[in-house]
Amino acid sequence: MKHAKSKKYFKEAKKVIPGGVNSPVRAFKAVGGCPVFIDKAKGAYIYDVDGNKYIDYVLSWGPMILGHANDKILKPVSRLLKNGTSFGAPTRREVELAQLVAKAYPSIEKVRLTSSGTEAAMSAIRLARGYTGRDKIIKFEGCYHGHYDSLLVKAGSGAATFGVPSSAGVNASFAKDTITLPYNDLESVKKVIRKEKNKIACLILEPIPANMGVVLPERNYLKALRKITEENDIILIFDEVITGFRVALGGAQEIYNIKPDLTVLGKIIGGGFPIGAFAGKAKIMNCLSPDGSVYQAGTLSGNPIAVEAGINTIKALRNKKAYKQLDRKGELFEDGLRKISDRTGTKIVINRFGSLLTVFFTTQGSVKNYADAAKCDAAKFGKYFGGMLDQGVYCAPSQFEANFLSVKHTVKDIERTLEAAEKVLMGV
Ligand code: KE4
Repeated sequence: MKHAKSKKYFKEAKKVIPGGVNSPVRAFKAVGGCPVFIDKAKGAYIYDVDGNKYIDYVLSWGPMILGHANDKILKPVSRLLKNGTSFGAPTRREVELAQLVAKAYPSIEKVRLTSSGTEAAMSAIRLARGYTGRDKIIKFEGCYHGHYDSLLVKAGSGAATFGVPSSAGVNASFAKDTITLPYNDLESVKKVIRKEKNKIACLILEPIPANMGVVLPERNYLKALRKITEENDIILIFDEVITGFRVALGGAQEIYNIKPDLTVLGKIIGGGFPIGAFAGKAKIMNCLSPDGSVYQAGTLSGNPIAVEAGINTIKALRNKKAYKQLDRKGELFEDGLRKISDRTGTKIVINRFGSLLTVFFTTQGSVKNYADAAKCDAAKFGKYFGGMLDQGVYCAPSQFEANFLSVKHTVKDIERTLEAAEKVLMGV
């Protein structure tokens, strides 16, 4: 494949945009080489500026579950554009989107819209702190909730007692109130709560993490977290920015039949436009300004265009067949990769939940937390990614990310992807 124009644009981009990208993972640093610049997309396919076509498994990191440029979104959005794009005032459709979300999530009574998942997660933490009057938060290694200072924190040298910044610019006084624990390790949570009990405002996690690659919760882990947080008046926050409307209409909380106190959403509920949401019990949400004392705001929060795209995306997903189809395609992909791994003798671990899947290049038999994921062979992953790209398959450009399927990926697309994987894995 030729990438002359992408190379040219990337060179230009780096002169005027930090790292040449507006979000770090897009720079291909984890896999090497030059990022491809995308020209257009339709259905399951993206086309780069050099005219190369790819089967897309990034789908804008999850939002494009209906495939790119789906008329079910484009038509209503195009009609709406001529009525204006942003008013900074309430609109009817924002209420409809909030009602659709609350209907799909029994744990949700009220919704506040934002313009990104980061804003939503950040606001949920502030709300939990304001509601409980407590300062500390628990998060998990490998779970990502956006780039809010309190959440860019890794386990401190005191491990479970205080956090240290995982990014420059996050000051230590900020990080100290964040306790970072290993995912899938209930004992570590019990120990910290015993020690810090009345100081912990909330526990936030991705119920099915996808930011260390996909990792599955161990049996009863989520139920146990719900129990221990309830017993200690700790706000349980499910960050379902990826899993919301992805693994089921009602997200992971529908699958595991758990009611968190707050839920963070994003991606799919904007149908490809900038959006985020935090939502939950009315008694907590009512603490938000203007009625409550916890301030939160946003110029484009509830933007009519993003809301229109979100409403039409959710309505299209209310057809139960959609998730059955997505899961079947995910299974086809996973089974095919397992067979190839056996045939080529390439040691990989595949973690999948529905249409979310990660191929880990590791010789250990499983990946159950960040420490496992961090042991993967990054060089092998980079070779796999580059080989698949050359074969016209656009995978997530990092071992620590998920691949996504859309309703527009056909069985033929998956067969083509598996043919490419067979060729590439031979050489990895
Ligand atoms: P945004 O601020 O990027 O809209 O959402 C932050 C966020 C919050 N919670 C979860 C579970 C998330 O996965 C994200 C963002 N996801 C990444 C991909 N893993 C976005 C891609 C990027 O950063 O460019």
